[in-house]
Amino acid sequence: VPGKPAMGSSGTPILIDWQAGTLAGNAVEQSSKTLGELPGLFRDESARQRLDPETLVYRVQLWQPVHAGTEGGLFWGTTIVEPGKVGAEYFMTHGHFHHIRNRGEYYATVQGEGALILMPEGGQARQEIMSLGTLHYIPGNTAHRVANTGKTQLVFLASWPSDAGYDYDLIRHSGFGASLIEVNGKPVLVPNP
Ligand code: PAN
Ligand code: ZN
Repeated sequence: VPGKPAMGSSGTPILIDWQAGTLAGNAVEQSSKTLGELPGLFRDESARQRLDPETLVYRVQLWQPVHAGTEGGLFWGTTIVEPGKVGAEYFMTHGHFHHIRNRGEYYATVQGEGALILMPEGGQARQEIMSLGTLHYIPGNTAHRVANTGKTQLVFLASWPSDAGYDYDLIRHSGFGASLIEVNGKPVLVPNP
C-alpha cells in the first residue's frame, strides 16, 4: 500500500532518529553491558575490578524482523558505547566472530569518535577510525569490536544476516591479540603480551 510506513512484527512503525542513531518502535529490543558483565576482556583486569561494576559500557537496540537463524534475512541494530577507560584502555564492545563464520556486516558511525578493531581468523588485528559518517564493511571470517576513543557517546548503526549468530567464546578466551590503549593522548593498537 503506498504511503504505508515500515512495520515491526507488532504492527507499529520502526523509526530511526538519524541525528541520535536511536531506534523507536514496539519491536525494538534493548540490551546493555556493564563493566561487571565484561570480566577478562580488558588488558588490566585489576583496573576493571576497581571500577563500579554497575558502570554502563554499552547498550544495543536491535530490530530482528525475522527469527534469529533465518537464512536470507537481515537484522538492524544501533550500538551506543559510553566514553571511558579501564586503565589506559578505552571502553569497547565485547566483540565476536559470527557463529556462521563467513557472514559479513556493515557498521556506520552516526555520533562520536572511535575505532573498529578487526581481526581476520588466524590473522592480525587492525583498526579503522570511526567518526561521523564513516561506513565500514566487515568481511566474513573476521572478529569485530568497537572502542570509544572520544569524550562523548559513540553511536553506530549495524546490519548483518539474520543467520550469522554470535561466537563470543573465542574472543573471551583469546581476545584480539591487541588492545586499543591511550598513549600520549592518542589511541594506539598495542599487541598483547
Ligand atoms: C553488533 C554487535 C553490538 C554489540 O550488533 O552485536 O555492537 O557488540 P557485541 O555483540 O560484541 O557485544 C554486531 O556486530 N552484530 O552482529
Ligand atoms: Zn557482528
